[in-house]
Amino acid sequence: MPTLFEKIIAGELPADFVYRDDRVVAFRDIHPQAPVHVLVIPVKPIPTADDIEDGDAELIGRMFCVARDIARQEGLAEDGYRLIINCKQHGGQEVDHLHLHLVGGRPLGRMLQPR
Ligand code: DGP
Repeated sequence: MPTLFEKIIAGELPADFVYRDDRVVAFRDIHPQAPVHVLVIPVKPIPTADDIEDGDAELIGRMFCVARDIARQEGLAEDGYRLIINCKQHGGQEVDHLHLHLVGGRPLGRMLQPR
């Protein structure tokens, strides 16, 4: 069963793309948590961070380079931003296709709230 993100990559569902090549795509999150909220995604369907293989190291590095470039394009580089990967249930992962959240455009505060 293809995930939502596989359907977006295949063009079966619409998305607001900000970057696309044969290995990595990026599009705006449907529920933005800040003025800029982009998801950077490998075309290869890696379900979670726990499924990353040693051979994926270059691909994962490429995702971060794409996120850096988008952050610059979106005017976030000077003030900064947050990159997040949620993993499985305790990490709050909803879509089982690895994705790097690029979030910025306002002060984001502390990442974890005290319990
Ligand atoms: P996570 O909780 O880390 O798995 O984040 C999933 C994100 O995906 C969440 O911020 C909302 C976003 N999202 C879910 N469905 C869609 C969709 O159909 N289109 C877009 N653009 N984003 C989606």
